[in-house]
Amino acid sequence: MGNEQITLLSRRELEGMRRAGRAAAELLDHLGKMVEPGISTLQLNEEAERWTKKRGLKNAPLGYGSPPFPKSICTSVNEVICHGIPNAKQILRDGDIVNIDVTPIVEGYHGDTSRTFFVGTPSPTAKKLVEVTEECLYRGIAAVKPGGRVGDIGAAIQDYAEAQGFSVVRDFVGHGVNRIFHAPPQIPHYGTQGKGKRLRSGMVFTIEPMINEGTWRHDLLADGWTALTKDRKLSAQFEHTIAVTGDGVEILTKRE
Ligand code: EYF
Ligand code: CO
Repeated sequence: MGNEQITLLSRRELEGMRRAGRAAAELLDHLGKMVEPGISTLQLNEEAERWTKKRGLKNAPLGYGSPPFPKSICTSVNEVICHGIPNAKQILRDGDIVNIDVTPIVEGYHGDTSRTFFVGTPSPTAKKLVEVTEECLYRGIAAVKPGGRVGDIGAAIQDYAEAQGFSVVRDFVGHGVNRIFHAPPQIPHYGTQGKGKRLRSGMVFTIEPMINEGTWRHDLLADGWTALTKDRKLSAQFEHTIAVTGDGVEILTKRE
């Protein structure tokens, strides 16, 4: 993705991305209300499919990649960093944390967003990790402005996460998103202020920091998708799709 062309969206395209972002935020709100001890991650996937089908929408993850991803959302529990596959046998229990990552497609545009939810009552460590991760996302977003650099985002996130005693995942990054699910540029959640590609009005990308309790390194399960922490300690993630505007940033997947 080094020297590939970064798309700058027109006003009309941005309107499309706003509609997709709104749908993604609504879907995630809806699924988040279902999170409680006893529900399976497959039930969350099935509800996502019902919700999108009712509105005539598709879910980008289903069939994405090679080999094709088998479900419509990702559900990443506790030590799973990302790309957890919903499963009937995975029943959420009191004290778990679960990231739900959704990407509905609206009129060809992708709205990509995720949050980490508490199942029942979290441990003090889980609570701190999740709160710090959400704050990392908003610090990353606050670093976005036209004329700035991609490295400004990663530096803001990394400085805060590490000051809180956590680590930043290196091997999965944010990405451009439009009619294409994963487009240039890549947005690392670590880095150096003033370095990296220049941010320009009309760019649309995700910021989706994955923050770990212990090491940032990961293992991949034999399924080929599920990434989990090498030390099996907790990982949390929050994600928004954002647009660089003439004077700052607009969050396209924010809640009403
Ligand atoms: C080893 C997939 C994952 N990839 C990215 C496919 O950007 C995303 N969420 O914010 C995102 C979501 C999904 C995704 C869902 C499925 N995949 C393909 C190949 C390898 C892999 O991980
Ligand atoms: Co994404």
